[in-house]
Amino acid sequence: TVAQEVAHAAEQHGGSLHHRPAGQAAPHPDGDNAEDGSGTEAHGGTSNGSGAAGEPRFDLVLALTGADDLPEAAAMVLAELDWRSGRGMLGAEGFALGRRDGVTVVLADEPAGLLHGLFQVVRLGETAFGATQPIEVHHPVTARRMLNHWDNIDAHPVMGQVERGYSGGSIFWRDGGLTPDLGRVRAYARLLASIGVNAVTVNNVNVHATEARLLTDRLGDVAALAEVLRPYGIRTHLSVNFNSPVALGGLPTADPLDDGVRAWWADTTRQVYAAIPDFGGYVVKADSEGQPGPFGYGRTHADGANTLAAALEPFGGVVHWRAFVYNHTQDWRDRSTDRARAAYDHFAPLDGQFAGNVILQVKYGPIDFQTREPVSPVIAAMPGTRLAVELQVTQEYTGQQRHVCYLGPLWHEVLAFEPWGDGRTVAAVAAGRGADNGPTGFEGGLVAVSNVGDDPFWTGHPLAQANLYAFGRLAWNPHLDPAAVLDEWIDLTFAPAATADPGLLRQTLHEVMDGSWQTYESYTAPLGVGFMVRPGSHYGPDVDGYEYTPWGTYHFADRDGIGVDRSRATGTGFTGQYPQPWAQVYESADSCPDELLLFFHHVPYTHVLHSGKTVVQHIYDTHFEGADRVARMRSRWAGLAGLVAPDLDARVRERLDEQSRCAQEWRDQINTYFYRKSGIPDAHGRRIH
Ligand code: GCW
Repeated sequence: TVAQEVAHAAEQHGGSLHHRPAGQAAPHPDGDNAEDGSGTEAHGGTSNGSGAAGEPRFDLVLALTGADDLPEAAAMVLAELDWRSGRGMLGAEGFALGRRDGVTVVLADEPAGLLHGLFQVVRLGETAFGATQPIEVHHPVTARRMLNHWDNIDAHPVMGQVERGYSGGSIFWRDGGLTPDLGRVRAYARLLASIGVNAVTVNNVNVHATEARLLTDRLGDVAALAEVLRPYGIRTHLSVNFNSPVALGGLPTADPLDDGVRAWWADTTRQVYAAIPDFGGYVVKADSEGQPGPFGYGRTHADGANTLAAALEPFGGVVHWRAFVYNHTQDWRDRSTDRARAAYDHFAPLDGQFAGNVILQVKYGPIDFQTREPVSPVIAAMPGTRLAVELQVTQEYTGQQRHVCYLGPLWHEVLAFEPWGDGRTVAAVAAGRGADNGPTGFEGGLVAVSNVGDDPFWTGHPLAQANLYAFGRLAWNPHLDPAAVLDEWIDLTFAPAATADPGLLRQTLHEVMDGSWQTYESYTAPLGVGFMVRPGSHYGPDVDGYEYTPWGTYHFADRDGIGVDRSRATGTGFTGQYPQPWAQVYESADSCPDELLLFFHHVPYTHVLHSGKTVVQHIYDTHFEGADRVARMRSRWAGLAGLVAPDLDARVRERLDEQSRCAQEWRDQINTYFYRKSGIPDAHGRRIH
């Protein structure tokens, strides 16, 4: 497969592939057994072409460090590597890349490393074939880089087939079964490999009756998908229903401490591994939004997770156990319940009780993938537990792939956040601390909810592809600059160099996308207060839509002020879930960062922000500016006419029209709402309805 990928890439550069099985002296045209990837050589096209006497000069060599008789350039790179780090140091997925003697060399200890190295060559393009390059060694910072698909086999009457999916139907499931289009799945696998994703779940975390059976009598479909994903270094995982022993096994209980239940999980899991030897493990949403869980049997989440973990342990599988557990049937009159507290209250006391192959999967914020939230305090609270951080690539709360919202900067901010203010980052916790800059190693991972469907552009909004790309790249290396990641994506997607006006294309995409997350924030819910979206669909403005519902997502606006008092002194005490310095920073409205003020505090409309503006004037200003910025995005894009493919252009224009309409609606509803509540006019006398 590495050989196939090299062939594909070489062809695109006008070259061809020769494959040389280990031990064979001379290259010969395209070998058929390319499984181990050793001695794969592509030539022609990009730079040197043929040497003297018809002898091919090889431009690109991809080789395993353990292969016999490496081509000379590869041997040179290996010799330098040996000097630096030693053979075997590249690990399961790492690679070295260099150019010696007119040949570009990728070396890896394992085939997956060759694949990642190849895609690095693709990213570099001509640069990889330029002058002699210093040898670069690349390792993923985060070992586990996973996408969760919220895909159902059957379409849900309200949600459609993909829960919170905005890109058409599922790419895995169609017409009540496995998709007949496995070619598309293969293309997807290739796409994921190119951005470094190495684990995927193929069904929704809300596991309904049909999908629950993927674990048992529909397992063959999962095995078929695993076949397609495997060659790309991607392990298949399954979301399972906690109640499966009852629903599928016919047992009287799903109590995790019941012997029959444990035996059922062990047995069922054994059969999964018989069908899928490299199966990754389970993802579980338990006691959350109506899903069954251990609470139903008076057990803890550690009891629940550990029972599944024990079944997976003999095969090297893991349980991703989600920390998204809260009361979704809250009484809005009850001011003592704070949804933001829930994950910490449920899980922090269980630190140290989870089995070694349980990974607690924590949403990055304490509420629910809002445009602006503080980082979840759970991430700092469980030093004895493997933690994965969950992001949302699908734009449920960030414009649903109708709005341009490049999320690279949001994720970068989250990953670079220092929960203890001492240099250790969220990225380091997810990587397992040891791998980055913290003390010892508990490998967790980065997980994101996919935004891909069977849409011809993959992601509904063509520019939303950049979010998928950025997730993969930032998971591989959280230190990357999101603007640089966007440049990679622009080069790979639009090949600006080949267009009539490369500068214009690149500049326009940056202007439209770089600040689009802040733009989205500016015309939606202000200052970290969250929601204000239409209940159910979560699209478009509805300021009080959730205010008197059981969901725990309130803004408490009245005639005098707005925001949620989560302080220890007078509020819900949520700030106390943070370690210092944040416990103190967030506790006081004076030190709390402006963008999170209303998440942590209830303040008068006349409260003056660090920016010098009052809260209400900030609301007016940002909403007028946000809608204006969208109008500018739209006209900037219009200036690209002819530089991008017509179908893509048409799709983006249609989405920008909708974004522009919707941003004005947000502006007018929010401004009007706060003007009516507060009676305070806009300092600049702009039109408020
Ligand atoms: O953001 C919420 C969504 C639900 C989703 C849930 C979750 C899969 O509105 O649709 O359910 O989060 O993360 O489990």
